[in-house]
Amino acid sequence: MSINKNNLTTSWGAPVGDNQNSMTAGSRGPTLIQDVHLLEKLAHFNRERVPERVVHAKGAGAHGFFEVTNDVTKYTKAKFLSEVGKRTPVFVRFSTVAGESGSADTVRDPRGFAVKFYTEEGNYDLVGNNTPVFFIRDAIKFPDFIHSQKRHPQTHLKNPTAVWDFWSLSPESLHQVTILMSDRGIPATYRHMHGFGSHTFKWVNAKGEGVWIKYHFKTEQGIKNLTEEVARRIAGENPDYHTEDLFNAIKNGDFPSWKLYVQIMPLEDANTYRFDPFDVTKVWSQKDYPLIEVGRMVLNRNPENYFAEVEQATFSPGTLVPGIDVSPDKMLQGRLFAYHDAHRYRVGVNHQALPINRPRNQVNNYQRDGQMRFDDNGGSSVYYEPNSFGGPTESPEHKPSAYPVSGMADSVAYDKDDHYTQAGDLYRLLSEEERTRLIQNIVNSMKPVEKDEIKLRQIQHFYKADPEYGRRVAEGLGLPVPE
Ligand code: HDE
Repeated sequence: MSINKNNLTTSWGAPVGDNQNSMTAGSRGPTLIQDVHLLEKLAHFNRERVPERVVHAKGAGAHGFFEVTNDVTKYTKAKFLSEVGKRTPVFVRFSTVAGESGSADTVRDPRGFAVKFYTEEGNYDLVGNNTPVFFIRDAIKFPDFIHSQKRHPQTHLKNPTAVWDFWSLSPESLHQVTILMSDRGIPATYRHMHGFGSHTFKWVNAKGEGVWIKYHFKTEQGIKNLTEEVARRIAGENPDYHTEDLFNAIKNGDFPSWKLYVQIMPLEDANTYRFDPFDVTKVWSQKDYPLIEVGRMVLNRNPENYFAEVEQATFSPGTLVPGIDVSPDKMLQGRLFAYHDAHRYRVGVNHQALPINRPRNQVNNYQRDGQMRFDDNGGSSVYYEPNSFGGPTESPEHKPSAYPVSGMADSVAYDKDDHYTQAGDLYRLLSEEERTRLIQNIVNSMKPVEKDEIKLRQIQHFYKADPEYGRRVAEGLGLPVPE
């Protein structure tokens, strides 16, 4: 029999005789263990779920392209940025942070904004959020921070007391908390929000000269947000509202797009700038370092299969190409370990060989074997280096750029601790209506907190950012503004 696409087969390709009835002794059974088709179906079904992402579990993805619109070659030698008009395929995944993979899209939460550029020099991953800063600035705090955002170990319920206890004891979070509690905390869709690399990275040009940079993706759909009330209603009516919106927009040819800009900081400014440029809870003033256009990203193709493309997509800030290096930002440094470690656990050690993650260019290295090694595993080619058999060798000209380091090997805090100026500046930038909604959102969120001590501690932080900010939250909670 020649098998064709109309023939139902087992996973080993043999035709299936009966997919309606288990094999049994007579019509009433018992079921026969020799029904290997039944056994395989049930066993595979038990193993269909891979572990969800420990954060950013709920998400949606799409394919598209990035096109260079400005000459930035004086700053970076990255080939995909080497000439105006050059196009590079991309895959993007948007996500919420704290919710599980079945949770609602329209929650108050930062949004993941992860871009995989399939460049001719390997993949480049820009794994950011829809916010230019983050709650914390040292990777060592991340597991605790996420614990405080997730479910209580006894009740399995979200726990505002933990959320505000952690934030009130981590004043560096104030800037991002203000953004989260503002209108931008609930984007109307994934299409109507900006994206940011958040961290400082380094661009290096063909002469080996470097600059510090920060990435900004500006939505061309305009910023649109949901109020708390509307978001709550939608969360109940259609928990997959953002997922559905993105899919339908692309299906209907309404392709979302973003303009990419960078801020450029000369290397030497890092030592004198009034904020630590490697502190991801802080932004760089655009007056000091204006936005420079780089290109445009358009998403124009939906995934064919959600699991294969969105669930199995693996991003890492450590997936870098020549011309783009990391900075000493302690959060970024921690992420360089965490992402591929998470992927090895969640998807498998050969996750980068999966179609959605595989680079477009040839992969030549001496990594062999490991589970699910479904490519040729290097065939009979030489499998160690150095060797006398013409195997692939390193390209010294593409070593990451060297930079001076100093100081004692020690557990050291940042030496700049102004967590109030930028949060206060943001508060003072808001209109009266935006401030009123911000205060109401904070009061609604803090009301269930069990201990006044936590509320009073947090009010002090709001007050230090701006006295009106602190006073209005205190009034909303019926508490005094602490001395
Ligand atoms: Fe993540 N983060 N993160 N994160 N993150 C993950 O990777 C982590 C941070 C971000 O659509 C995980 O596959 C650490 C900042 C996005 O697949 C994990 C720290 C920013 C996504 C992980 C941070 C992000 C993730 C979860 C503190 C914005 C989804 C499972 C040092 C600049 C990517 C996984 C996608 C996913 C670790 C903080 C963005 C565990 C340790 C800051 C968009 O590897």
